[in-house]
Amino acid sequence: MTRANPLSDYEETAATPLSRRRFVEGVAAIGGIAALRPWRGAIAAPRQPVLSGTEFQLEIGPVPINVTGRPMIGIGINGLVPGPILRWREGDTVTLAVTNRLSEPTSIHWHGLLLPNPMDGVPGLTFRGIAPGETFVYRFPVVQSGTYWYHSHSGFQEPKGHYGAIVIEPKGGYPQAFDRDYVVFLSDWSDEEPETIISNLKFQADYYNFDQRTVGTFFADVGRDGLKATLADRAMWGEMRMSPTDSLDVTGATYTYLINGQPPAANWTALFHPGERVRLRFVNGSAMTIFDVRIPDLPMTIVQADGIDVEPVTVEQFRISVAETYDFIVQPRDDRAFTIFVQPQDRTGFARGTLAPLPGMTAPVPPMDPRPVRTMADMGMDHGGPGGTSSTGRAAASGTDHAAMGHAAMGHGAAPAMAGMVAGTSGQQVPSGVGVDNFAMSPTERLNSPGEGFPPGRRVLTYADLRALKRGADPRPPSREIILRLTGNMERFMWGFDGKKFSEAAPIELARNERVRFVLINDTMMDHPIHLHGMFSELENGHGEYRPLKHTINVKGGERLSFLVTAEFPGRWAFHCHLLFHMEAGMFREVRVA
Ligand SMILES: [Cu+2]
Repeated sequence: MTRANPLSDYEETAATPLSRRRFVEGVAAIGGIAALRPWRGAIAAPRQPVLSGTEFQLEIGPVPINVTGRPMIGIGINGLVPGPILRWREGDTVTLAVTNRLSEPTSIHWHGLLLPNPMDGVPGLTFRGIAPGETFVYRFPVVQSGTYWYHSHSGFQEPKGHYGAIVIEPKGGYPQAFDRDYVVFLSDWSDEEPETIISNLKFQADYYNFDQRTVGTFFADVGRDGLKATLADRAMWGEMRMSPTDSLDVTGATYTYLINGQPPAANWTALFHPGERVRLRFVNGSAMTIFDVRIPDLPMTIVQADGIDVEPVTVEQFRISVAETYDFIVQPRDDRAFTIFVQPQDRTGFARGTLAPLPGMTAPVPPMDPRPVRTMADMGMDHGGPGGTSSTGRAAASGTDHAAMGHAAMGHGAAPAMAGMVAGTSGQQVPSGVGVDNFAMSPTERLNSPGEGFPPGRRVLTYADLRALKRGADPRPPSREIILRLTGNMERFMWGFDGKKFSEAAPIELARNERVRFVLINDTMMDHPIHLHGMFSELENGHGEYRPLKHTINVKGGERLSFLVTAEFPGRWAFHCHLLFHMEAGMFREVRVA
């Protein structure tokens, strides 16, 4: 069918019931946005909407968006979802006048950038926010280079489309040559309001897991799509039975996964001439989704992590946690298309794009990888003994194995509301209270593991692979250690540090220029991407002074890891889990540098 006017999709699809396939794969074109992205003849500069220079005007406002066939209103920047790519040059000073056309306050946070505290864009911490109708002028020097991103730090605006990429050209040129580059911006879209999603999670933590929902929707889909289509869908979705221990709180039950704002059916495509070196700038701008990315038949060489150049390492697949950015160079030599295949960690859907020599070319969509199965080691409960007990963590946490499980002493049911620390069975101090339903008995560093859910034999990027090209700027050893436990009560959808929500906790105080080590111990069964604003987190991953500088560090379930920080810039900095609903539920601290 020809669709001359993308807006006609609205009329056509509004009355159509939403099939599961339509929902997972989305619709072929997003009204209003697709129109901005036509191919015009031969390969030219990237067709992605880019703003470059030093002066910018950005308008944040409502924008029509249609991912699944239902016309919705999202939040766009200059009418776009994602917002325009901002291309800056290291060493410039940029001025961004941001006007709020919404009916509620908004903000832009420049994720991963080192800048003066009042420019960081966190309402209530670094500024008042931007009131409806108001224009706020951000102005700051650009002191770094690399791939970053920007997003709202107000309410639940980010998952509605309030995000975009930042590309900063390095002053001294790139260490690795490439012929063209593309931003590959990953996100998760739901037709449900974020407020509805979090209230569903608070009502029932496994609301978006499938075990209760599969049978009913199966027959509903058969009725709509016929048995064959439904079975094909089900095969694609893979193993459907999910337990409360699943890796993600919010799943493909409500999310359609996007590449550069496009659902799988729209198949966002990047062009190349065979033999060219193509730099792909991956940004995970999701609210709640950790992704695994691969391009079958095309090795990917990492050159940058969180905006910082790293020693090139060639892999077949990588996991990108929420808010991380990774740059890879690929060199497709054959005159054929390649699928950019992006699976959420829990395998409940996919995002899909294509690298191709010509528009319209496609490659097969590969089968899903196995769904991650949690092991005792994942839960920080591996005592190193033989047998390798494999168990889902929730089973352990709900009391089947008291010796190993580390069930929080006072953490269940009508436990006292005050969080505190109690001695665990092994004598360690562990958090307790209503905000804690589990703790890691023997948390281990697993930086050389990519996590669960990958077939054996596949070369998957790990944190241990990340080695900075440049030596760290501050050679001082840390003067002290700050140990924080990442805690949660899954039943109540409460998340925090040391069993406390943001509202119950005092700020973490750092002296200006102090060098400290943060130790994070993940007492929960899920991964948490921990983001510290305003300063680099230097991951201690065995590379000595060549520690990678990260802005977001993913801490796997049951894992212990550490990073170093130099508190260079004074101010009130946010420190939080970047899973939006975990942050909202309390996994947030202020780090005060004075
Ligand atoms: Cu989290």
